[in-house]
Amino acid sequence: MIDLYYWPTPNGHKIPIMLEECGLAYEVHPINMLKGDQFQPEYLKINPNNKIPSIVDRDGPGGKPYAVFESGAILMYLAEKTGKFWPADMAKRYDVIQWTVFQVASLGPLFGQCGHFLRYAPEKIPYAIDRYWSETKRLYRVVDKRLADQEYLAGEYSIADIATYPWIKINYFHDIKIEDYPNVARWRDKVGARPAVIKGCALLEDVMKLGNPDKEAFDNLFNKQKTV
Ligand SMILES: N[C@@H](CCC(=O)N[C@@H](CS)C(=O)NCC(=O)O)C(=O)O
Repeated sequence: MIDLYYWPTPNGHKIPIMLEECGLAYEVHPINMLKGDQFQPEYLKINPNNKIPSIVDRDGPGGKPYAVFESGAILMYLAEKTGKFWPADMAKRYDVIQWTVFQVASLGPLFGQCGHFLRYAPEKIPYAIDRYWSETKRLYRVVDKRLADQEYLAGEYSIADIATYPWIKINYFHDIKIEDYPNVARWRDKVGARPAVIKGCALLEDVMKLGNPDKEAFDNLFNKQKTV
């Protein structure tokens, strides 16, 4: 059994998608980041970085409970645990790892800042918007080029697609027209039609709408972390 510490955001969605793809049993523990649950001392023992998602595998290595934070590490852990989306061939495995790390190290953080300065920043700062929006479009071009001759990011469907899809699903949030990136659009339709992806993205989706957070939520998301 996997304990899933979760809130329905792009980084959050990745993990129920993977759990569904692997057919693993899981129990959901909502971490309401709009209310500041991510800062609770009990949660910080699982995720010292005060973010979602995290998991605890009750049956971890050596038969003991094992906690994992960072979405990329969780995807790799579950892939290695189940042997799914984790090719035995080293070159193929590193294709998966490279495109997964590309998502967690580049695409996610840059799209995140793009969304922040476009939607959440109390003042509109043209330099910041231009910087992150142009990086977001450059990253779309990188992905589009890759998908011009590969069906999926690492060749076959993998954790790299699972990591990337929830961020591309919300293209509207980053003012991106998906039709400008035809290979990404084709890939997005295909990945988005998978039953595990539909189910993973729907988990608790009703509790969080991408929009303007109220004052309490804004403070929990963007101010409280200045003091921890
Ligand atoms: N690198 C981390 C990023 C996680 C992350 O940024 N999570 C956001 C939600 S998408 C969060 O928990 N934000 C709450 C906060 O920053 O207080 C990962 O991939 O797991």
